[in-house]
Amino acid sequence: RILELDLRKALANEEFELFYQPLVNLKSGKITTCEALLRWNHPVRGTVSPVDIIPVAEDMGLIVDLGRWILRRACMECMKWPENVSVAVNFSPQQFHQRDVLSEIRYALEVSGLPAHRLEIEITESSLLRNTQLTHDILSQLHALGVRISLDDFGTGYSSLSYLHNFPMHKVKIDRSFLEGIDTDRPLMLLRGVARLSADLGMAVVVEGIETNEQLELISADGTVTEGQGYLFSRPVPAVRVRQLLNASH
Ligand code: G
Ligand code: G
Ligand code: NA
Ligand code: MN
Repeated sequence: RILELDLRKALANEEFELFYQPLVNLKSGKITTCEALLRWNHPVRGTVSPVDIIPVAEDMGLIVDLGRWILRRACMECMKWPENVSVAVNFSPQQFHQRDVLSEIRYALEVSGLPAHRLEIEITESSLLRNTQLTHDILSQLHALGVRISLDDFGTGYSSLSYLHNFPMHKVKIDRSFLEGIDTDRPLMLLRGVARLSADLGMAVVVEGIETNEQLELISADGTVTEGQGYLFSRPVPAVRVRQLLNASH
């Protein structure tokens, strides 16, 4: 396929770019973390979504090289930010379960000089499905290294609440689908329940996909949700722009 041929050349041709989307502390209004989001500036097709890139890169066996590039680039970028701002990097299940995942992460920290506690690895529930003991081991070693783990898109997929207490996790990102109908009783109670549970288990709680002030007010009301992310605060933006945002907010 054309896409595969192009993808092989894309790394060498420096056609990939990382955009960043802030996570904002709801009390202080300050940016706590910026999530790296992959973009491919294809010479003919224009911008290609990570949804189309990652699975193809996985099929081709290119995901290790691409993942290494993403991780290093994100860590290096974070070094340009204020010290209290972290970077979040998405890992697909295949990336998370690759053999040398720990060495990859250690290496990215080493070459960039980024302290481990400023790196957040975002995994989804599907990464927790397989090889339970192995998954446990990886998470424990990441903990020992000092890297943070976020459970992304929580509430989609398999949504087993047992994930929250079976696996050590620093942060839960409640999926934006929980905002649907949030101006009515039951969806709001559901979101608050999940947030409360996560907070009681000692995790930071993020709500994703916040687009309106009304949503922000409802989410902020009981003080359980620690951070928000969504178009209301900022869309994913290029690295240069995120530095401007950080200068303005810090
Ligand atoms: O940024 P956007 O909304 O297009 O992202 C779409 C999806 O692609 C999201 O689920 C996001 O987590 C995923 N994604 C974005 N960047 C990366 C990346 O660098 N690695 C992986 N594995 N997934 C990514
Ligand atoms: O799966 P993950 O949570 O990593 O996906 C992140 C994706 O969600 C990004 O591609 C980003 O473009 C998208 N996104 C971020 N904020 C919003 C929002 O407020 N509304 C909508 N519809 N999408 C968002
Ligand atoms: Na994510
Ligand atoms: Mn998400």
